Amino acid sequence: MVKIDPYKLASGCEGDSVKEIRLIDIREEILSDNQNLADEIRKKLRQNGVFMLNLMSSPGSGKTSLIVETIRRLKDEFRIGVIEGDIDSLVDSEKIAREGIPAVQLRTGGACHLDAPMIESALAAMDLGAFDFLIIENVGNLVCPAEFDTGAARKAMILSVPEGDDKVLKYPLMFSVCDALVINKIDYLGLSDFNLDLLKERVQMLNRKISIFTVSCRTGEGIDEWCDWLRREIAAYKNRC
Ligand SMILES: Nc1nc2c(ncn2[C@@H]2O[C@H](COP(=O)(O)OP(=O)(O)O)[C@@H](O)[C@H]2O)c(=O)[nH]1
Ligand SMILES: [Mg+2]
Repeated sequence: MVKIDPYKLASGCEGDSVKEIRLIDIREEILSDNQNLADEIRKKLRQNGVFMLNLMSSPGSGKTSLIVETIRRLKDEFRIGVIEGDIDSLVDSEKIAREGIPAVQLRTGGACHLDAPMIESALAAMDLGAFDFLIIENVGNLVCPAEFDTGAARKAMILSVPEGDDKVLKYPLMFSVCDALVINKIDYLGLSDFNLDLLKERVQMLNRKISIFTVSCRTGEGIDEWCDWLRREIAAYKNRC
């Protein structure tokens, strides 16, 4: 059987000349540098007793709405701060600031995810001693945010009903890496063919440890259960610090 070397084919090189080529896999290097910094961030946050959550989803699924609802329920229990990631604008930070919560806006200028160096610069602008709970609102995208560790203790994602129940088949990595899935906009369930049971079954086949919450930021349904999960996670984290 003929063995095909994909790099040889890609470069068009033949025979011995391929030995002269040094392949540097930039993607792997970027991911491993990012991972090392994310581990350092996690260590620093642990030393300061700060629990950080990385919240990810598509644009418009309800990240800012969920953060605002969470702040309203938890701001008397925890000193909360928010790191907002967007390609442009201060829109979401302004919504957080209106809740009386400090926000740092990371304007990525085109980058479609937040990575550890960006989080490090946000943290440098914050007094870590002033917080026990930081929430990252990642850039709206179900693809690359799943690949970049930010140093957060926990990862959560939102899928909203209007996006459809097939997203777990299309973006399996995001569903695999998260500790919690928040299914938002359940007030739209009666208007769509979204199959909640089928979605949950598919997600659990991919990730048996994931906690699933069904919520509506519009009606408030299910938000208390989500906040109870956060309380448990923060308490367990603080016990380990
Ligand atoms: N009907 C309904 N609309 C919602 C819900 N949650 C958020 N929205 C709306 O969805 C839009 C996008 O929400 P936003 O929180 O900005 O999403 P983000 O882009 O993920 O931060 C806004 O108009 C929200 O008011 C919900 O549970 N039900
Ligand atoms: Mg937002």
